Amino acid sequence: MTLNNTVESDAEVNRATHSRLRVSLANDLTPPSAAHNLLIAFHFGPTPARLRHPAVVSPSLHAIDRDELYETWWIDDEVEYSTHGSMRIAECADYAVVIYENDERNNDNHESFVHQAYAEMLEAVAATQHPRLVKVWNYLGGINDGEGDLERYRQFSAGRAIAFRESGVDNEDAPTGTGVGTIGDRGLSIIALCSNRDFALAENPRQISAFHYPREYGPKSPKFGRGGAVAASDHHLHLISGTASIVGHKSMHPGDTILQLDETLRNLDSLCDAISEVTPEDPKLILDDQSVLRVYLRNPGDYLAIASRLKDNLGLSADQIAFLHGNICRRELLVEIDGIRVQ
Ligand code: 3EB
Repeated sequence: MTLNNTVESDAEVNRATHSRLRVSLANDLTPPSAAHNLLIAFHFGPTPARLRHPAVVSPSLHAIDRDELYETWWIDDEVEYSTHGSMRIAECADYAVVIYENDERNNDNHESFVHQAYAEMLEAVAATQHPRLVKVWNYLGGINDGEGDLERYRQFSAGRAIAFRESGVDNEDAPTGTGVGTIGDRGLSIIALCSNRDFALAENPRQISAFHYPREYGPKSPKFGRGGAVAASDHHLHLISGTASIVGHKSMHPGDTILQLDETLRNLDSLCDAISEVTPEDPKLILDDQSVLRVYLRNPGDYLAIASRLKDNLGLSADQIAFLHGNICRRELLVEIDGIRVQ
């Protein structure tokens, strides 16, 4: 092997480390270099974020194994911060993030409240150079409050579906998603990542597409795609939607967190294969040391058992997984995992 080849293959192996986008879990907001700017930081913890910055969002989710945690997205590029109505925007060459944060309790008509918030979010996205929604994290208080079609998650799904339809966002344009309940009954945070780069979407063959869930789960189906990949200028960003113990459209193993985790891991495996099929130019997607995951647990007491089983199965280190106390959109579900990988 010539020296040249060695250098090239090292560069390939270290592509993520050297890519302009760095996603990691941290205790603070220290940039990896002076050239890095904050695209988005998710703050997890019971108290408001100590560090104020237009790209910091605090969705009222608590880290289970520590007091405070940031998931930081640093990019080696100029980032412009602006506002559009009640939305905050951080925008760079490859991406924009639109942040909506509201800490009220919206009792009376959650569907129309969410419809309005989503319509404003989509307007803000349209005001950026980045028309394609690639991921939306939705964190809502009181997610399982209310019965039947009045359950807040179902009302949320309906409001989102109406806003998407009005803006011409069809099922094949749906972003990857996360829909998780925060502790307490207040608040709605919507964090939308959009891009002007090529985006490939993938569905999970083990699961019915969420936008095709049958009527029993609510009057309007949840509009999100299962996974995808953004081909940015010097890296690829793989996005995994919140994934739970659902096969077909049915919740599996009600009441058993460990069996639900195992089913979730099978879903993640098959989703990663499906994403690999739509990104044939990339190495096969696996959740390795370039990934950052969020594990949402309905019962924080499950943490030790879940953390050790995850460690055995995925071999990720503790600084790649945020364990968060959150409620899942179906009452019988106890664990959900979402995440990203930068390559
Ligand atoms: C599921 O597969 C679990 O409503 O945006 C996962 C990811 C879930 C996103 C959303 C909901 C959402 O149906 C719940």
